Amino acid sequence: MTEIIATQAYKDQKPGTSGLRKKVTVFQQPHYLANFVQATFNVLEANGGIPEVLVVGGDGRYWGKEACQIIIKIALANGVKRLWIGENALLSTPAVSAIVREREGGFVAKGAFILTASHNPGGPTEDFGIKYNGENGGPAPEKLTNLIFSETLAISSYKVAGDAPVVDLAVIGKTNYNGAEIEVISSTEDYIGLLRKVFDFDALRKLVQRPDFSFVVDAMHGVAGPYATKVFVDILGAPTSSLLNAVPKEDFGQGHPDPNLTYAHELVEIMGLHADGSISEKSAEGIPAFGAAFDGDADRNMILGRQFFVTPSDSVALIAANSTAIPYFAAAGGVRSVARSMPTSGALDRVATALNIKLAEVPTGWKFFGNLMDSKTAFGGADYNPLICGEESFGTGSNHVREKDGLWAVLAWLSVIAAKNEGSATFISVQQIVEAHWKQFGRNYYCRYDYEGVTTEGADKVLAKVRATAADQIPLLGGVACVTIDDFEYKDPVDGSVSPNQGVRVLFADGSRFVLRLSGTGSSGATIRLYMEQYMGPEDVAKNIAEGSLPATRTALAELVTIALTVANIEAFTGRNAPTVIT
Ligand code: G16
Repeated sequence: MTEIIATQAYKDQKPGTSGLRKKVTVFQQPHYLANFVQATFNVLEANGGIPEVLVVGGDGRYWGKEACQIIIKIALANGVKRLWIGENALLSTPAVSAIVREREGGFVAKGAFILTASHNPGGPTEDFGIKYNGENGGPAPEKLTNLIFSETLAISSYKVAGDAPVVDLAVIGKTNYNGAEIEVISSTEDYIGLLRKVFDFDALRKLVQRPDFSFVVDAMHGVAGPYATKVFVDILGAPTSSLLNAVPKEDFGQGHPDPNLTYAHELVEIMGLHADGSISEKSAEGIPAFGAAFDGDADRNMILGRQFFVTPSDSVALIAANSTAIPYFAAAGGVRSVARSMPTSGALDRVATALNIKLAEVPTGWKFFGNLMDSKTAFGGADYNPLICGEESFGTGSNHVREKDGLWAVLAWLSVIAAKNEGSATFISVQQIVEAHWKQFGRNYYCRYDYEGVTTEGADKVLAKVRATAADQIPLLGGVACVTIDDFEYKDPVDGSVSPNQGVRVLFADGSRFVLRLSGTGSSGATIRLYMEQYMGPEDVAKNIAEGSLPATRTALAELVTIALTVANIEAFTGRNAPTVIT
């Protein structure tokens, strides 16, 4: 029976870069989650209709199961006919996308709620999150999330199927309610079925079982664990010792499930590195050849070689340059187009130019790639698929789903390593593969400074200061002048929507740059991100490698860092004299 519950609007339900993320305690306020879910249904009803089949699942963080039960009752009251819920309410973000796009059996999902705050910590005093994905399996576009936000400001009641049963989320199976069906499904089956179509698992098995190859992946107690166990141990035959933190925990083992050099410290140490990317004192002997980490909802990834960090920007460029190692792309004659977010380095641009393939630059946020992936006409009528995309924020993926995909990235890397080592008696390492790439395309030195938890006021002042600076006031960088300072604005070529103020760019004549933007994924205060990039051509890279003098990132970017910090004056506006995280 449908009950109408009176409620009061909350003013703070504006989704950020990817969904609504707040402290658990905020979500636990009376009707808070229900308001957001009902507002979403109201908007969907007025814009194409309530989805008949809906997927629900999340990254296993604290309060996920409770939220799942609330959503089930509201969905049923709003007319959803079939709910597919991940076992134990667990579904990785890319797995949700795969289920929406691929799950068979006479029904097709038209949307999904994903219960995640991604890489943010979990637990009773930490973060929770929810986002809606549409029928393409990707995050709702800004047009829709803006409508949802407006609706949350006006909402006065929501519907609930008060007599619907509480579903046992631990048991795969179906429950009926008034002609509707709630089905608890395998969290891994559909998604891994899709990965089997994308990759050559036989070739990967051969690599994994080479005596001179070893690897370790860190699921950081997020939802990647069950998927990694199935793929690496059950299917590829790797030992269980190659998995770290593979059991999902509601508080991520009290860690911060963000796969970067600072927060993935356990893996970073195993791989012989320090948090700043420099090599640790640990003997190289016994260090695995390959390492990777995932975030809470398994859409982000970090790639490491033995004593070697691969920047996310280099990672996507290298996958794109070697896409024929992956059957999904090989079948299409190689990747035909690539895309990156604006702050991501130009390493991908070098590959696109050399391979004569199209490149798109979009604002930060995976949702912007989705439109390109779905379009057959974007950018002058070219068929845009298949498409490889990447972001500096440890996101990599392709149009096999409409989310970034951590496991995909790791399997893509293993495919490249397998192809490079095919028939090679001695093992060709991650470092050798990356250095060969730089010798061919040049190296985009790259680094990001994060200042987390600063005041919004201070952060705004930093950006305003840089925006108000004239190009000729910026010091020369190695004798090269700054030519432009602007705000990145994006016009979506598919739906024509305009996204202004997507980051302040300070551009030098040789393509070097620094960029500032505010994070859109935090749950309180503000986070300033400062991105810095400088290019070294292939000849210089080759010469430096031959002489054993290729500068480390810190050294190569030292002058640019000084200029950026002087111009932005972050310390004066925020009181911070150092970033919280460097990647
Ligand atoms: C989300 C989006 C990403 C985006 C990232 C940026 O990632 O899905 O596409 O790059 O936010 O975060 P920020 O605005 O903090 O720089 P996730 O993994 O948090 O869902």
